[in-house]
Amino acid sequence: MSDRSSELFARACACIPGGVNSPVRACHNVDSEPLFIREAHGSHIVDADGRDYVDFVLSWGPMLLGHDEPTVTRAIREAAARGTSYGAPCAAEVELAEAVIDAMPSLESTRMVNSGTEATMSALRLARGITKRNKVLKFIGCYHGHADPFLAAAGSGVATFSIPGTPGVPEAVVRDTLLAPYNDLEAVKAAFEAHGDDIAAVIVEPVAANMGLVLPKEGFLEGLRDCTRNHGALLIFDEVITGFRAAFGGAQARFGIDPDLTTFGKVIGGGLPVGAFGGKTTYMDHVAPKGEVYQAGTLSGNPLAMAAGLATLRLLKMKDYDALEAKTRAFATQMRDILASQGVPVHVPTIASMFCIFFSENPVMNFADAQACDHDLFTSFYKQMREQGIFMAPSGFETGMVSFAHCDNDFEKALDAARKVRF
Ligand code: KE4
Repeated sequence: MSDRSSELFARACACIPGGVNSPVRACHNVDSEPLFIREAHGSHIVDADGRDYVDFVLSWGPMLLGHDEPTVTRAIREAAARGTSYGAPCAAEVELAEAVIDAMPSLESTRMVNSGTEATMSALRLARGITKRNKVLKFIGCYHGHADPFLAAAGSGVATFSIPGTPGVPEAVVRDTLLAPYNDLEAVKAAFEAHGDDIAAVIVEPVAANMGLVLPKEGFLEGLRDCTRNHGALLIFDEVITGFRAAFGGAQARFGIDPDLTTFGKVIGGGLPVGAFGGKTTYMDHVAPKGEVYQAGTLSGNPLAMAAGLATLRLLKMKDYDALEAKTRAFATQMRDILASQGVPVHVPTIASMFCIFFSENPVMNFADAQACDHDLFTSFYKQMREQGIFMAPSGFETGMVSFAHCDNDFEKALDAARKVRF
C-alpha cells in the first residue's frame, strides 16, 4: 500500500462515506485499500506516490481512446474558455446528438443526461409512460445504475417478483421488477406468460459486464427482441458499457438487433459526466417538452461534456476496432494459458476490447456461475498484479478494458506479471 494513498484514504474516510465517491473504488472485494491517482496518460495511470501502472480499468469504460488524449483534452480546454455551463441550448449538444444517432442503427432521437443511471432511469420511465404498464424485467447480475427499480434482488424461484436489493428501496418499488437469469430465454417467456400484459420493458446489457464478462448465448438477444415485440413491451439495450465499445455502433450493430430504446454513458462523455437515452422518434417524442413523460437536468448537455464526447466519437469513428479486438483476444488467450499453466481453473472470456478472468472450472453464463467462481484466487491475483504495476478492476464481478492507447509493451508487462503470480 503506497504511503500517500494511505494518508489520503484516511483523510477521505473522515469526510466521505467509505472514503470513496463510488463503492467499488473502495476495493473491498479484493481486500485492499484504494490507490489514489495523481494523473493518467494514454494507457497508464500514476498513483499519489508517483508509481506507474498499466491501466485495464480505464475509469470503468470511458477512456477507450486512453487517458489525456490530446485532441479531447484540447476540446475541453477550448470549451472551458467559452464558459462552463449556460443553462440554455448550445451547438455542441446538437452535434453530439447527431453523432450518437449517426453511429447507432436504432436511433432517430436522443436526450442527453449526466450519467448512465439517469439514462436507464429515464428510459424505464419513458417505457412505462408509453405502454401504460408498470413492470420491468431485468436480469440477475446485470447492473443498470442505482435507480430504485433496478436495485432488486432475486426473490424465490425464477423470474419472480423481487425483494429490495438494498435498504432504502421500498418493496412497493421493486414489486414491479421481475428478475430472470441472464441467457435464460425460458425464464423470460415464463415471465411474459404470467405478466405479459403488464410488462412495460425488458432491460438488458447486450453483453453483460457487471458480473464479470458474460456473453449472450446464440439466440438470446434475438429471443428477447421477439418476446418483447410479441407482447407489446419495449426492449431497452443498456449500452452504457457496450456503446461505442462492442463496436462503433455498439452491441446493436454487432449483433444486428433493433432495440426500441438504448441507454448510453461512459465513452460518449470522453471521461466527462454524460449519459443519454434514445430510440425511434415514435418513442422519444413522448419525452417532455415534446411529449408528456417528464425528464430534466440542470447540467444535461453541458458544453464541456459535449465537447469531450464529440471529440471522442469523431476520433473513434476513424479507429480500427477489428485490430483492437484482435490485440485484446491475443492478450486474453495468453493470459489464460499462463494462468492455466499454474494449475488454477481459469476462463478468460473476451469480446471487442473487453476481457475478464474467472477462476472457475466451468464457463460462466450467468450470475450464479459468476458467484461460484473462486474469488479468493481473484483477490490474490489482483493484489500480486497491482504490486507489479498492473491496475485491474478490483472485483471478480467487473470487466477488464483495453484502450486504443494500449501497446505491445503494456500487454507484455501484464503477461510477465501474470507469469510471476503465485497461488
Ligand atoms: P453510472 O450512473 O455509473 O454512470 O452508470 C450506471 C451503469 C449503467 N449501466 C451499465 C451497464 C453500467 O455498467 C453502469 C455503471 N458501471 C459501473 C462499473 N461496472 C460503474 C462503476 C461504479 O459504480 O463506480
